[in-house]
Amino acid sequence: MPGYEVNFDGLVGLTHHYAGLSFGNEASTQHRNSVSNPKLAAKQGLLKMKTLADMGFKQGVLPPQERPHIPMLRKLGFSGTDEHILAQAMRTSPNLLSALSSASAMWTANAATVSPSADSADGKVHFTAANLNNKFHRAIEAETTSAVLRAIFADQRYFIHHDALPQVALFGDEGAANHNRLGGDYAKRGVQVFVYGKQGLGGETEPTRYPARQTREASEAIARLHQLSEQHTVFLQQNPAVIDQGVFHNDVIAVSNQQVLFHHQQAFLQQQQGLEQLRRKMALVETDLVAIEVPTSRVSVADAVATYLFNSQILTKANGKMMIVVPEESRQHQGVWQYLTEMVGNAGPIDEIKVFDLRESMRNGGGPACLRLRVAMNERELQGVNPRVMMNDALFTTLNEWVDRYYRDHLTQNDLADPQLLREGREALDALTSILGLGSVYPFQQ
Ligand code: SUG
Repeated sequence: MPGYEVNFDGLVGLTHHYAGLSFGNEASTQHRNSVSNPKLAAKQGLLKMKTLADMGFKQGVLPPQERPHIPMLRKLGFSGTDEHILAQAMRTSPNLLSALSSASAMWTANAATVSPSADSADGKVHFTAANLNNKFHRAIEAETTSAVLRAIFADQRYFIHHDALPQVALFGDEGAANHNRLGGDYAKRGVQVFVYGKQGLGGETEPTRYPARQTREASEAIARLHQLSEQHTVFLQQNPAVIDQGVFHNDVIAVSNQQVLFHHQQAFLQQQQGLEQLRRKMALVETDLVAIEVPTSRVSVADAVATYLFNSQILTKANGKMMIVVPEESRQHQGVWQYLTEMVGNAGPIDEIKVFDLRESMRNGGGPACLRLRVAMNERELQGVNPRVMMNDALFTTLNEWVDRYYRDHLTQNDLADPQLLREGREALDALTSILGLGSVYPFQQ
């Protein structure tokens, strides 16, 4: 049975703004309080999805979440009507209101870790929603993320959903952004690579300036939940020195597709041993690792962080060759662009570059790879996915009209207490759940 990798991109939410919420993510810090354009952000994302769908890649969409998060404001002691809560929160803690209004669920690489059925002992596709414990504005995503994934991958014959890991630092889990899978055909067994920033219990090395968001304990728990075999699983530690230079997720310094691992020279701690181990395990699935290692002399870590060269998507085309999807920032940088053009010209597996303008998301540290969650499936499983979330001409048109109708083209922190923004958001999401056939997944619909 043939296998597919389906990319599920997050649709940017109505409250997309720049709040400087993510210490360790330099773009987020740098653009704090810039004026955002949620309408443009959503359209940039939709265009990426539609263009890739038109090129023949399987593409789905995941919805945004309800923000501001009124239930959490209530939990934190704000009370009265929703309007009163917003006004009170803005008066006493505008930054908290900002955190509870972030549209960060757009970065669906952080929605969950997904293991294909070919790798799991029970032959099911496993999902574990990420707890995103390191950042409060992200930790509040987990519950709705779970509800959304359960609504889309609902067929219990094929899909199994695990709750997010315990919400404590020891189990900090950032989902697929710290996870890769290498192998051949998507429907055949592969080797899963979990990349952690630190080991909570008994670890020796960790970053000193910026937080390590993913722990080894979390990665190990997920490998157990997903029933992966030890023989086909690799745990690598991310290089703490690059986390301290702004590589807050592994997908800012490495990306994989099938047999290819495209990564920076400084991506992992004890890199050569790690790659050797990966190579050995890949031999068990009869695949030769193709490691494309970019030397620091060609692209510095700072340039990788600024251009998001590695936050790219590598997609397999119908002819078996691969295409790399990069953000406009990679084209704008002479050295990075030169590297890329040389790479696609050297008869390796990747022979095409596709560039997207994702500036609104990039300014919060979210590139092409952050915006997508990969789910590898076989034909039968693919048939079991809610078809209404799959991108096509009709859905593209409907979603663009929906964005035109509800989204603002200008948003700052001051707008977040506007009760009209809350109303617009709820009305929009209510309409969206009908468009995507999701049922009731939001707190305001309960
Ligand atoms: O978690 N930015 C996100 C970016 C996530 C990128 N995802 C991947 N690399 N997979 C984060 O740091 C910034 C929000 C703000 O500051 O307004 C933010 O949450």
